[in-house]
Amino acid sequence: MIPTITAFERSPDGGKGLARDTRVRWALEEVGQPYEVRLVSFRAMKEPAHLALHPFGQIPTYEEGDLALFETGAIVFHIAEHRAGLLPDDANARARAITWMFAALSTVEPPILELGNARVLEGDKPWNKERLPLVAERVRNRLKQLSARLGDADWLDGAFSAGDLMMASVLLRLRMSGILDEYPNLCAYVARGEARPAYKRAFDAQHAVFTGKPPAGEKK
Ligand code: GTB
Repeated sequence: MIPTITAFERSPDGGKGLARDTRVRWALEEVGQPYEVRLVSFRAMKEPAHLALHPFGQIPTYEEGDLALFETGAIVFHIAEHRAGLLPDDANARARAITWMFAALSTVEPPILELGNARVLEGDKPWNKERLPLVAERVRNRLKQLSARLGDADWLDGAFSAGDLMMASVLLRLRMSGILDEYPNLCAYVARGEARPAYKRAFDAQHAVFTGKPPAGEKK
């Protein structure tokens, strides 16, 4: 059964791969699973048909037969559980890879999102000048810890896994802030993720929504 995901009809990032459908596309590409995409407008996301799939009216969603999922963590985990290529066979290594997925989403991503909100949504608030450096410092604390753990390894725990896919996706969101550049091993880690053929295919597919040109090799 070919799964269908949803993505922005018009992403505010103009196809830079920052919207969260990219990580789901990347996971599907890593395991070699073809997929279809239904593009949704901001208005359609808040209408009953989409809310039945996603209670918070967001993208991405994932439909496969009778199954409908939301939340990128759950979607990528489902893909990784049911197809080979994103989680190790060894039970302990698998549990550690899953731990890194949770770490990406619940420990590293929140301060990064908070920084984005402080920059974009709260930029005009009178208290923003004081708050912004505090929020940026929280991000730096996490990156310092992550950088120390990664050291000079290629990936967080042995071979590339769903944990790395999620962590690199979360860190990518930070690149434009310049903060990632302060941690050369994390920059190289993200670049290794982006260099994976599966990531490139995922990026090209989401970018094609904006250019109108199908990615190389894909018929439209
Ligand atoms: N926790 C959920 C998950 O991981 O799936 C979060 C899903 C989510 O935030 N979805 C966003 C959304 O649908 C799109 S990805 N927002 C619309 C809404 O809430 O009404 C977040 C996002 C949006 C835009 C950019 N950008 O332009 O750079 C980057 C990331």
